[in-house]
Amino acid sequence: MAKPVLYYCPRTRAETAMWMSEELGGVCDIKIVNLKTGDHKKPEFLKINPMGKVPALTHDGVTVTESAAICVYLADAFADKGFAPALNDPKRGAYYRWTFYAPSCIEPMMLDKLGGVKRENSMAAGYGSEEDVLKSLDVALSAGPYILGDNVTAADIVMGSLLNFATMFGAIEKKGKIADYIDRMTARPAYAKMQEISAKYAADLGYE
Ligand SMILES: N[C@@H](CCC(=O)N[C@@H](CS)C(=O)NCC(=O)O)C(=O)O
Repeated sequence: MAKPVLYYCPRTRAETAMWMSEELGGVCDIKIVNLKTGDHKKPEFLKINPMGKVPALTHDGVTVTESAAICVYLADAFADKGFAPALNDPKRGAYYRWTFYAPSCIEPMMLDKLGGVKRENSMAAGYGSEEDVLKSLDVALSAGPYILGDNVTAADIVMGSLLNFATMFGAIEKKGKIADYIDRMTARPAYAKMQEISAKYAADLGYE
């Protein structure tokens, strides 16, 4: 099998996909898409992701965009590494649920909060309200130590990465279960490896 190619820029959501790749043993080749020089809006990259955003992944003729989708794709492509429950495992439900809850509900809530956007109609807002999100998050983190219980999966990389950002920027308070979970996830060697690689690219490209 050819190696997947991860289209990446340091200090972006591409770090979540790189973290996933490192959990699996550094399975991706990295292709830099430098946002500072506008690589992401050039025709060559727009053919891969018409959004003109990183990350993106290509692999054996398949293109995947969206960081959560890339994490899920990689976990399935390297299923022997155990980062996704089997297709017939009932845990697959919770796996999908919380993997997509992060970008579908937590992230929009976070962006609204940081941008000072007030939703008048919580019935129409996909995430409901901040209170709803925090209550659901409490459920997601209640099995512990990971979302599906004892085994870390791609759902944790997506959730861990987003919660780390959300607390760093003050959108969610880092306390209790959330704090324990973030500390557990960011203590993982693959997170440290991703940080090391990203720091190097960031320095080389002048992102610090
Ligand atoms: N929903 C996408 C968001 C990707 C995204 O917004 N990437 C930002 C960097 S963090 C980007 O490429 N921005 C460049 C631009 O929009 O011009 C994902 O999760 O992958």
